[in-house]
Parts: sequence; C-alpha cells; structure tokens
Amino acid sequence: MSKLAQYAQIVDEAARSAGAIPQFTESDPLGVEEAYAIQALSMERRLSRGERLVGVKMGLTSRAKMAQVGVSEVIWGRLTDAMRLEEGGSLSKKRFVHPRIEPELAFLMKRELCGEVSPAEALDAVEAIAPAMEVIDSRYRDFKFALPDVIADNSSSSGFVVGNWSRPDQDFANLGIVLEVNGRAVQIGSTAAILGHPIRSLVAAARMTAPISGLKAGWIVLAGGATAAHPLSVGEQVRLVMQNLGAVSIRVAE
Ligand code: 0L1
Ligand code: MG
Repeated sequence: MSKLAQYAQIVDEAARSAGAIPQFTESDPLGVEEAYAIQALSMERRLSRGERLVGVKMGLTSRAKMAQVGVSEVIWGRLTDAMRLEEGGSLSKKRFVHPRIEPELAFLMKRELCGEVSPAEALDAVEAIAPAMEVIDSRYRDFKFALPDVIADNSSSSGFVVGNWSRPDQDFANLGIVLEVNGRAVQIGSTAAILGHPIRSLVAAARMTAPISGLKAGWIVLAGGATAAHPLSVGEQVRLVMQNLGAVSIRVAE
C-alpha cells in the first residue's frame, strides 16, 4: 500500500471509530496536493462501502473560522449521503470525536459548474438556497492540525443538515444569522462573513473542484461557516435562524 493510501486508511478508520489520531504533519511534512490525494483516497473507501457523493463543503471561508483554527486558506471537502442528518432530527454524539456545529448557507446546483466562473455565472447554475448547519469533527487530537492535516481529513466535514429550499433570485449577500442552543443565542453573524458574499464561495468551489471535473447538477454546496463553530454537548437543541430563509435544527443525543 502506498504512503498516501495508508494515511487515507488511518483517517477513514479514525472517522469510523470516532477515535482521535496524531497529526500527520508531526512526522511528515505533507504538501497540500498530497493532502487532497489522501482525502480522495479516503473518500474512495467510503464510496466502496456504498456511500454516494452528494456535494462539497467549502471551509475556512470566514475570518472567524480562520481565527478559530489558526489556518488562513479556503479549503474544500466532500459530502456523502451518509453524512446528511434529518432536519429536526438528532445526531448521536458518540459517533464523533469532538463535534462542533456551525451555521452555513447551502446551494443546490441546477447544472454543472467547473473552473473559472464569474459570480453571475455561478448564480445562474444555482437551483435553490437554504439555511444549513455543518457538523465538523476533526479526527486529530485536541482539534489541532496544520493545513495539510485538515485537508486530508475531509476538511473536518462529518455531517450536515439542510432546511427548506428557497429561490436563489433574492438578495442573500447580508442575511442575519443567529445560532441558538437551547433557545439561547451562542453565535450571531451574517452571510456577508462568507468571503464578503456567499456566491464567492461557490465561485471558489467551481475553481477548486476542477480536478474532479467540478460541481454536478443536484449537488449541495455548503458555502462555509459564517461564525465560529459551537462545540456540541449531549442534550443540546441547536437551531439556526437565517433572515428570510427560515430555520433548521438538530438535537444532540448520546
Ligand atoms: O469552515 C470549515 O468548515 C472548517 C473546516 C476545517 C476547520 C475546522 O475543523 O474547524
Ligand atoms: Mg463548515
């Protein structure tokens, strides 16, 4: 087995068993390209177990997120059907190492989008938008990593929940966001925190996924956390309210 395939196995098994692992970069100065190759190989393992690719997540698209983890480049990861959580349902905390949740805006793709595109071209490829939350769960000890580590680990993506879809022909540049836990606001922000306008995240997604032939019709694209993420505890009821687009919620079970 090649080194990259071994790393893919390690990160995949850590995700399956909810066990923390040391950072690869502690002993191996991986590059970003190698890290994306590990992510692709670990995803192949999931797909060979029957999971289906349903979209991508963009990560570190806001200053709050970059500051929270000490990394300052936009990254991406893959979403599978097994990662999707039911809106209003629950997630089992023991399936994760140290999960956090963050408010996102989701795009539903109407058609393919690949390579260098303008914001107008990106918007034209969107079928709908929705409030969403991403569950991130770094498989690395203490949620600490360098850029190649987090990319190899599917950019921490572990789960996502999407609310009702709305038409994209409305202004979503600066929508107010409140992330509530048990009815109390824990994060307040705006979609403007996502690269100044969430459509820029979709433009970046089209460019960054060009090596896998870009975004496909029917895929979901998570634009990135608009605020810092909230660490989850058993018993919490988490709800995101997004101006004009509605709410989405999830409960944290054992
Ligand atoms: O914005 C994100 O989805 C960040 C994912 C990678 C960093 C993290 O685990 O917080
Ligand atoms: Mg995110």
